[in-house]
Amino acid sequence: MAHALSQAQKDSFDRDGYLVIRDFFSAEDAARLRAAAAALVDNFDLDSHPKTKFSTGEEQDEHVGDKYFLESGDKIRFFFEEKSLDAKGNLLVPRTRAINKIGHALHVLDPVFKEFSTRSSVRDVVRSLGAFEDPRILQSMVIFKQPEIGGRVGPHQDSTFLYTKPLSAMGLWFALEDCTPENGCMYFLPGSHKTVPVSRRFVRKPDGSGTTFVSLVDEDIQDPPEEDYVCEPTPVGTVVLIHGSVLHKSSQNLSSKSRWIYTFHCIEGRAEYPKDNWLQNADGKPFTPLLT
Ligand SMILES: O=C(O)CCC(=O)C(=O)O
Repeated sequence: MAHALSQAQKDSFDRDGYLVIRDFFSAEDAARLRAAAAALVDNFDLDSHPKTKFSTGEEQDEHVGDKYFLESGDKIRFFFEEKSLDAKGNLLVPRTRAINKIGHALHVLDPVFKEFSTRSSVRDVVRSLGAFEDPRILQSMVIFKQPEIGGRVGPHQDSTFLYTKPLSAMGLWFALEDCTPENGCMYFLPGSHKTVPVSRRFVRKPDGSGTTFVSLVDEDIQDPPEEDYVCEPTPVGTVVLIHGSVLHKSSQNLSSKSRWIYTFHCIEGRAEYPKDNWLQNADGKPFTPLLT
């Protein structure tokens, strides 16, 4: 396993809840993925698009209940930046500068992202971590963090959105460009996967009218201070492994540089995947095996 994690890396992931690995993929790989993402943005049909904004963090009500979002689990769909549209849904910037993210089945439907997500280096890392028996990729996204208008992603734990019993979600987050404090790099609260329980989950409402959060605990959990988060600038070619329970966030991009990343999340295939989780494959199709 050429890219197997060392014991020190595994210990670091266990301690912090995330692991930054630089020079994991080449600048050419990053350029290929950026070109594939750009082609998708250039070619989707804007006229038939419902102009769904992807609300980044605090104002999640904006997109809940949105059919376009809820049916995106096994499709490639396009979500706009808050500030890219006027109240009538007209674009205020060119389409290449308007998309917040694409999701959620790039790893299935786009050949470039499919190859990258299941290549041997990725498999080596996941296999050597030893946390999964049957890891399944359940969603993938490109997040663009557009220059000047790229929205912040508020503090969250991925298992809130990708809930399994027992918890098993893990993100692999790939820097397709240099990510810096100026253009909206990631911040983590080290060790929070062990100290801050996942206290809610994001579900479809039983009446089909949209989504909501349901509490998993009896008492409110105090949000840890944001000053305690550690800023993690990541050069192009970096992968970050993100434990599903670790608190993380990213800042706004007010700079003139974009910050494109690709990410996908795995869950344990043997864990229970609740039927009311927001993300579902149509017809209950199984999620993509990562190792076979
Ligand atoms: O890339 C970002 O800005 C946020 C990504 C993130 O939080 C996630 O994938 O869980």
